[in-house]
Amino acid sequence: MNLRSQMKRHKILIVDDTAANIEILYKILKDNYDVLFAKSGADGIRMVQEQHPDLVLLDIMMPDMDGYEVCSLLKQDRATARIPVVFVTAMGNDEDEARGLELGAIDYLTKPIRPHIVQARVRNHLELKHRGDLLERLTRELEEKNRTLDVLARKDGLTGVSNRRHFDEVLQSEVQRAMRNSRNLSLILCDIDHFKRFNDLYGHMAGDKCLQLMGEILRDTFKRAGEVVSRYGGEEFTIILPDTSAELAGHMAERLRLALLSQALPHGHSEHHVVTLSAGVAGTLVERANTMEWFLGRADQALYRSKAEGRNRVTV
Ligand code: GH3
Ligand code: MG
Ligand code: MG
Ligand code: MG
Repeated sequence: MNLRSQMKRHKILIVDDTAANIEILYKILKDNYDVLFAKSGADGIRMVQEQHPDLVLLDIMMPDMDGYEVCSLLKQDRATARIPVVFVTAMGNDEDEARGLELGAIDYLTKPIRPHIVQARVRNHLELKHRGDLLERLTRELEEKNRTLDVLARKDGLTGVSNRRHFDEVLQSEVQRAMRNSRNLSLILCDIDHFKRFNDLYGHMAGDKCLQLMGEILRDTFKRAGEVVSRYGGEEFTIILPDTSAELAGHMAERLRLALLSQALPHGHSEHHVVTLSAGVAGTLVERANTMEWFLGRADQALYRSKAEGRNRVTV
């Protein structure tokens, strides 16, 4: 068995109302291809839909539905549009040929049929189709990979929440959007308490696990569309809350604090004996004066107060 016969054979559909024409083409192609045939335009369309041939050889003059109509129907249907159509016809004038090509046919062969020319053209068209398919598949794969890379480029590797770069972009655009529409906007900045001591006591790996847990709690707590949780740095996280007042953001921060507290992760070197967090909230009806820096500065001040007043608390 040679290599050619081991390879999957291409399927070619002949559509012609004259049996003698089908027979001639069949003889020319049968050794190298799986040849199917249909004796009317309507049958041809049905066979294309059912059999998905790699190429169609199409007669023009047929009763009921002529070859032009068959071709344009195939080209209109997304499922069949990419199958190459080659007209094989006795209609040899330029207008007929131009019309066929304008309808989307890849080639136009006139009778009498010249076997070697048919073979060579069919081979070329199948090769081009193969390359086109390959290119399309590679393009699709590349687009998919790019989408994945885009998502990864916005994420923090350890915790799965957004990274600092994405946070900067989102906060910038949310501040502008809130300003344009006079909407509320709030920002929570939170920081794990005595995290250095936690690392020192339990090791860096345990510290990483703690950060991952924090990521999970954050994702569980802030699920509303538009809310963006990010890792701002080491053990600091931010939450952007569009259309949210400072008061409501304060409640959300409190819910987050309690969610971590209820995990009761032991922390031998904390006055609270478990891992806790402190948070600062900045929120306002955004006016012209409010910038990204204002939000960050304000949240940072509030966080500082939470730390100064004993940690494990929220300051608005
Ligand atoms: P405070 O309560 O005032 O926030 O004290 P703190 O110890 O949490 O704050 P500090 O900023 O002094 O220490 C932060 C620690 O976070 C130090 C650093 O080693 C640790 N850290 C930062 N990034 C990571 C990380 O990716 N993994 C682990 N395990 N530790 C980290
Ligand atoms: Mg005919
Ligand atoms: Mg810190
Ligand atoms: Mg800390």
